[in-house]
Amino acid sequence: MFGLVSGFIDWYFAKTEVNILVLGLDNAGKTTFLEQTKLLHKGGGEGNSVHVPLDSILPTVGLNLGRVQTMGCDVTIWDLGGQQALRSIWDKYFADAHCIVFMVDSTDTERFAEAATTLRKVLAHAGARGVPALVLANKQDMPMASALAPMEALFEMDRVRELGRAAHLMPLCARDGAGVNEALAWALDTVRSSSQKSS
Ligand code: G3D
Ligand code: MG
Repeated sequence: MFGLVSGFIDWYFAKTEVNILVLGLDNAGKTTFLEQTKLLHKGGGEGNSVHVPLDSILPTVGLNLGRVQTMGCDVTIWDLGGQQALRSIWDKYFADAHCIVFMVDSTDTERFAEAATTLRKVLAHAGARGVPALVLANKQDMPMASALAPMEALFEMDRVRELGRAAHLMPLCARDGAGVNEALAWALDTVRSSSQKSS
């Protein structure tokens, strides 16, 4: 009897585990997003690296990992290096990803085409099939940041949705944290509702 009751209690309070994979070109703001998330959800989780001050983030070689507990979920965030040479390892992480966040530097219009091609390749990969995709238009604090409408068009968000994937584009300022919680909320709500549909 006790086993049954404690099993029910464990089940009732169990947190949904969600893995978020953060991809995008180098310098887009992926590591800043990770560190800002850890900062906003202080305490984080086991395995968190020490918080890095936002003004001392170095280019990522390999990956950074963060764990936070928020909105009833245990969230693990994988921040992978974005340089061309490091993109070849991204697909190793697709199988465990519940949501792909694709970070874009909204001020770097010269690299929009490269970013759009990179996103298209990620979403076309068999291992990423059906995984919700959240494109974050980062650095919206900068006066030269692109508006969202042209980015929606360039990143073909309608087409991505038409192909049957949950997908969304949201504004972000990772440096001051504006939009971080909204992004997490979209990712976690979408993962939760898609896992309810499939169960
Ligand atoms: P990456 O991990 O995608 O390679 P980083 O990118 O997180 O290392 O960030 C690259 C640079 O962009 C950093 O500047 C960082 O401070 C800046 N950045 C990240 N997010 C924002 C933002 O929302 N607004 C602005 N204005 N800058 C941002 P440095 O100067 O350290 O290279
Ligand atoms: Mg980085």
